[in-house]
Amino acid sequence: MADPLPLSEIPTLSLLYKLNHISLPENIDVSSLPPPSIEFNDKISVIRHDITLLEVDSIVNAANESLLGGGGVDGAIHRAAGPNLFDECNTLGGCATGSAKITDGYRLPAKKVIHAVGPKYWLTRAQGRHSELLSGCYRRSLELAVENGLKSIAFSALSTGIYAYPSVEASMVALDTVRKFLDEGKGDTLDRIIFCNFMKKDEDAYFTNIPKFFPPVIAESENTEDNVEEVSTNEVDLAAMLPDAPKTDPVSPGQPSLKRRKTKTEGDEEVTVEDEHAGSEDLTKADK
Ligand code: AR6
Repeated sequence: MADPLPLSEIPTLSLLYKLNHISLPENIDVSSLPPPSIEFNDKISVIRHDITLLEVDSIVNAANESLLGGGGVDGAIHRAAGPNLFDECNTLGGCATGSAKITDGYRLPAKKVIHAVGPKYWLTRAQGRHSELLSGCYRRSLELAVENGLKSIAFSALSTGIYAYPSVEASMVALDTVRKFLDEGKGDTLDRIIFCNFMKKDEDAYFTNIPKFFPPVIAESENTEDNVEEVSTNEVDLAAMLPDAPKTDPVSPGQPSLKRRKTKTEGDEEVTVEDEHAGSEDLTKADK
């Protein structure tokens, strides 16, 4: 198994701005942005990594209503945590879509697992409930982290795999929910909130959308000589591991359209599972 990734090696959004790995999109209407906050930007991270390797207080699983495991990140988390995770999940009585429940992390480097049940896009969009349900997952997960005294929480890109929620839309809902939670002062005890992506399409969506919810403060975005000198050796090491920011708006090349997904899911469940495996290969190829 690959080495765990400690929290200290996960760059903050403030650092990503300082190093110009993320910047405000050109032509953006700055007056439409929420107020920049150093405090928030020091709390937020966006990375592309296997979430089962994160040494953080909690990771958020993309589960289903049974909470008894499945494919995708759910399967990876259950495999890495070992059978005791299944046994604890089996005592929880399932979980409603749009909500979340918490368990221990067992053999994972993370102390706790928060199991969030994201919406199936093709079903809930037809009911106009997709964004409200996805937002509920993020909000309830943040609440559980706070209620349990956890300091760090890493989200997988809920619903963007087998449940077919488009990455760009999903990132907007996630970022909006986290921003509101912090604006309401409910996340003061959290030190770090990490968006942990697996596929490039999801990371691209975050890199593009994150400045709309957590804009840079002026000093962070100015890559002056003074600023560069302030970057510590540790930060330089982290910077070397970072991907470049996308130059174009994200698209979802591996992701079937809603129409295609709907047809396939109704007709043959296994096809969606193959899409998930394509996602795993995406990270594996890129990182090895
Ligand atoms: N680390 C981080 N992210 C991952 C990993 C990983 N090891 N593996 C996959 N992802 P999905 P959903 C990303 O399909 O769409 C399960 O069967 C993946 O690239 O895992 O919410 C459950 O039991 C994608 O961006 O979850 C449910 O039945 C994200 O995790 C159903 O799938 C979520 O993709 C839930 O579907």
